Amino acid sequence: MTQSARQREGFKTPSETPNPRLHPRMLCRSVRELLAMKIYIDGKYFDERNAKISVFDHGLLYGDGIFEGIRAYNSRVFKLKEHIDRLFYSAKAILLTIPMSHAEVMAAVVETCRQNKLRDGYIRLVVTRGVGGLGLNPNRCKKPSVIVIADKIQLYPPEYYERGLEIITVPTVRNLHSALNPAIKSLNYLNNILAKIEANNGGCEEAIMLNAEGFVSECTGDNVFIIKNGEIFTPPLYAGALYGITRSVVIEMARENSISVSEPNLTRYDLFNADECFLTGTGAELIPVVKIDGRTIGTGKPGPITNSLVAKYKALTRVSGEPIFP
Ligand code: PXG
Repeated sequence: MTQSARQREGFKTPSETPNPRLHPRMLCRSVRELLAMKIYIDGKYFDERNAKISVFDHGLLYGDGIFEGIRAYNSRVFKLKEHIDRLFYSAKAILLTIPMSHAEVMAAVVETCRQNKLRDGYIRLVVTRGVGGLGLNPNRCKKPSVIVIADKIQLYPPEYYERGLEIITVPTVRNLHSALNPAIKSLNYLNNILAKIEANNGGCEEAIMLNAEGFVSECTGDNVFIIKNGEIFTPPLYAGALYGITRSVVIEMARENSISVSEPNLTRYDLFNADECFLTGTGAELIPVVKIDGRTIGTGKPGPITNSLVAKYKALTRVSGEPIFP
């Protein structure tokens, strides 16, 4: 029996508690506190139950804020610098001054993983506009809040990675650059959420979103790639895609292996007639797609180039990143 399991058993009755002077309820509370997830808010760590922000925070009232979704693998935070750079770009685009430097935000992410003994998992980094009045003027918000949650994530069941996903195109069109630029990873994700609901209503886990011109932009939480005659294609960022970090890693890996990658505008026709298709995202990693809008892609099974990129990505995530326990 492990030490923690012994402790859990041991705390059931007073006679079994190691220290008879401590009341079991106190022990239970202290054990709960020890085991509770520690959440970083503005320089302090709070137990999950006490990690709270104001209902007057404009992040909640208006979706005014930004976020990053980051992964840790094998005790390293993967592509941390790239995520923090993107966070600062999002902040600049919405005129939000993060009250910390790049290095301080990076250190807070790593320290939150350490506090939670997280070796493999998911880190959600959120910066809200902060507390303000009821009224959308962000100038009333005096100080943005920085939140770091280090937890686990399983976006899709493992069998989807083996067999491949079926996805559909949905009616909700990707936000226009000129309205809310999809490059901003803002707390206002309703565009994506509406598309996700439509995918789920259609019996699918993920959706292809088209832009206002009808070109493929991306999925609700992933970038999209196709392979045709041994070459890789993915929509250009101006088609309305997030500047995906996994997307960049895949492009780099493919080029290193002498596979051509280009970024032309793509239509649904191009997707339907691809030999292979896969999605990329920090949450989803690389996931093959085998059916789109009822059309079977290639052989209907994950293709060889997809499989080799999946293996390369897995290998890279094991060895690369910011060490959590140096
Ligand atoms: N497009 C959108 C709209 C995203 O939200 C990506 C592409 C992929 O980008 P990265 O940099 O992660 O390769 C994303 C990121 C979730 C979840 O909880 C979603 C993302 C990342 C992590 C978790 O569904 N999407």
